[in-house]
Amino acid sequence: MITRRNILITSASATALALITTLAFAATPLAKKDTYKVGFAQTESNNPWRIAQTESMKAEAAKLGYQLVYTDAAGSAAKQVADVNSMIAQGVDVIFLAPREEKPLIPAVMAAKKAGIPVFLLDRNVDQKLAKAGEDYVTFIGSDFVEEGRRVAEWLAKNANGKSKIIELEGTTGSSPANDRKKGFDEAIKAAGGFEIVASQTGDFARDKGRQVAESLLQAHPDADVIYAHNDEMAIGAISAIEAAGKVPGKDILVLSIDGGKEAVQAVVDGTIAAVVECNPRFGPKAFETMARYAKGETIEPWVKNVDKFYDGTNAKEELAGAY
Ligand code: GYE
Repeated sequence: MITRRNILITSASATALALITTLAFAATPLAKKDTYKVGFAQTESNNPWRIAQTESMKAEAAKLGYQLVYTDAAGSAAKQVADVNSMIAQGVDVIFLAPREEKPLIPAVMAAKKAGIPVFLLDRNVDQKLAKAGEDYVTFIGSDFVEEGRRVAEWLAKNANGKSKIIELEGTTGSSPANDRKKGFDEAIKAAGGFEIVASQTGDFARDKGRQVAESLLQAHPDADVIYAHNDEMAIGAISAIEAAGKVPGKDILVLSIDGGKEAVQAVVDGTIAAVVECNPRFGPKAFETMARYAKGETIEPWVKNVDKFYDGTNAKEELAGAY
């Protein structure tokens, strides 16, 4: 039964609880040790970007002589929450978390906070209304996804050559790069004027899903002449779909992408992808350097920003060797 007295008690204990959780994070600074046990909760390993990121994290941990507790959530946010809980149970010193989606990973962030284990968000963010850097987790290390989407749109506005009907292949629904790459692109393309996004659907950042979705959207919108994919994998899948539809990528349909892996930069050289914004997965050095700054007691900025390159026909050849 809800009585006024019950409400008062409940809200009083909620406040007490909130106080304890706040204190827990602040009261457990990183102890000075020769070596650390560090968790890295990866989202999935189904694309070259993820594999490059994992390799970079493992290489840097090995270089420093740290023990890395590595988990792969295999595309499941629920498993990723369980992975973080298991890291907490194993008593890791810090957790690097690449939150698959913005909202479902909030409980993992809060559980680590409650256990006094600092969390560094890697490459994807969590919902900023539900958790905050410097309070619930240390910082977000990653790119400006809104800016990435905007850069694609601005390139298109300058180089469209009369093409105007856009199919958008979105990343994983509810993930920060999908939300923000859409926001940045859609806003900038609207501001540019003269373009129409004829369809926008998720391809889950995956090659085959991207191919399938592109195939059905190209059938539904035979007049589409631009495909903007939120990552390389879906862009490469879309190229197959364009060819299967008997059209020529780069000529009949412009393909635009984000990530800048070697295969995509090669596609720019070959002319099948028109332009790509880089989003570099080599997080190891920056992740552990940020952890070292935190261990020294430095105040970490809420967002450790990665700077992205841009590839198009003017520079793809020279840049190819350096692409991941
Ligand atoms: O673009 C994509 C990966 O979170 C920034 O996730 C990352 C994105 C990247 O699966 O290829």
